[in-house]
Amino acid sequence: PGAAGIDRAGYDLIVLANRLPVDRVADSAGADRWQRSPGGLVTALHPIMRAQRGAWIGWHGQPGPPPDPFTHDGIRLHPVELSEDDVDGYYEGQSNATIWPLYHDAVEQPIFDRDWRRSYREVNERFAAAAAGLAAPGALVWVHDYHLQLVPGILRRLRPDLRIGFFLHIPLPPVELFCQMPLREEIMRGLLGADLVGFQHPHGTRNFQRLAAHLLAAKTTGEVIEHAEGVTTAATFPISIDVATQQRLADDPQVRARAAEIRRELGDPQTLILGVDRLDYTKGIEHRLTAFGELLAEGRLDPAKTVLVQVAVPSRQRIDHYQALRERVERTVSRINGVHAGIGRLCVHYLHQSYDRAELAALYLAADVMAVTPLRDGMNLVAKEYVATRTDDTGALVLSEFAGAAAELSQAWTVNPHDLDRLKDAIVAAAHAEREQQTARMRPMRAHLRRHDVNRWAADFLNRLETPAGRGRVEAAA
Ligand code: ADQ
Repeated sequence: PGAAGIDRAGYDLIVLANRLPVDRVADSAGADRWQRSPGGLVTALHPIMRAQRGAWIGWHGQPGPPPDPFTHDGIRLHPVELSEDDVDGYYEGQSNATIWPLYHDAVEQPIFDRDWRRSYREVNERFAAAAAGLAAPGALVWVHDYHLQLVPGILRRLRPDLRIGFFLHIPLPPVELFCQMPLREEIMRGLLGADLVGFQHPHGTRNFQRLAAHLLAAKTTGEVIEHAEGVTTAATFPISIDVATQQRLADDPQVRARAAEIRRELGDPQTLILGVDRLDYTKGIEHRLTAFGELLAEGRLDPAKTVLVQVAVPSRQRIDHYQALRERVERTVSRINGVHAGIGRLCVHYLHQSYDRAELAALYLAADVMAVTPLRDGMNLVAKEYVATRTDDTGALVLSEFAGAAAELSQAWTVNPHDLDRLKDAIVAAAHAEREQQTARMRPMRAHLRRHDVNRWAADFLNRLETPAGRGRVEAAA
């Protein structure tokens, strides 16, 4: 395949994801260079990819001709070309305006569009062809997320010798919702092309088994699904974070000093409530703001002593749903401040910005209450980052029961964010919790995360992919 010798030999481990694990940044001299993207997936896979001389196939982030394959931090990177039309159809259309809302309980109306589906299929074929050309005989191929659901099936036909795994980072909705999707059988066949399909939450795994039965008359025994093309194992692998790095940040004197400084800059509030999300309609930011506004209006929280810091990372800004959400959030923030703030004293600090890991850790350390209130979320790593940062076992986590993380972080103040009164009660209870109460809840959650970090998640998935449970298919195909 490629020009470098390493490519001709083929790779024993290949990861496919919509994005490569690097971003293009300008250095101080103004020249472009690649920088490793932040994020757990990259951190978790990095050591394994290096040790097994793996390759990562993904988009480099710009429409048009891709750069040549290159090595970054010891990992071979193979950019996939996306044209302007692919970005519109495959990425912003089918992935982010059809699949994303549908898989998140259709909290926004999914848009169904034939041209987007065609584009999605073409780009999935492109990714699969790239993997087929680069994989060594019998290689492990790990495909990630909702952008690439057709890849396992296509790749299986091109290369029956491969061990193919797929992990879905977002929820898989129930049969009744999924069946709205015009591509439903094709997506299910695509996913069932994998030997192992992983989900964040047991609900996703169960929905997958039911869909396989409903749409393709497949039969499930335990974790193994038998279907027309072979067998596929479906199981739950809740993703996690790099706990050790998070703890190191939390114990860094500079980060701690910054946390104290943040509180001073906010006027030393009695209670600092924090929200950190991509600005996405699934994250329940509006529900959180409404609850906070009502608590101030009713005097259950004192506007002179309570501050809400809402960090909202800019996201998918070309999509209408996201522009509309931004307008609504900004209107609500300014309404709350208009009524309850004073001169030099805001009630809501709204930051539509991206931050580095150290500044985020300082915010987590500074916050008395972390409010994580998604309407639906595959996992929610912010909740786990907050818990891992609280190395002295203080702080209070308010957590939506509709985040995958709620299955593990059961000692949080768990809420249904649609139930505004209960949401308000939970915020107040968390804000007023005594230190012993905080510790009693935080300690077991932190202990859980120490045992279940992202390295374990990746190792569990890859070990499972290598075990013989789904071997039958490879042997049958040989
Ligand atoms: P996301 O929807 O992006 O991920 P989440 O899991 O919370 O949601 O991850 C967000 C990440 O971005 C966190 O690591 C967080 O620290 C970081 N971040 C947030 N605000 C930031 C800011 N202002 N600046 C810089 N970084 C910021 C999807 C799914 C989730 C699933 C993950 C992983 O929607 O459900 O948990 O993938 O599988």
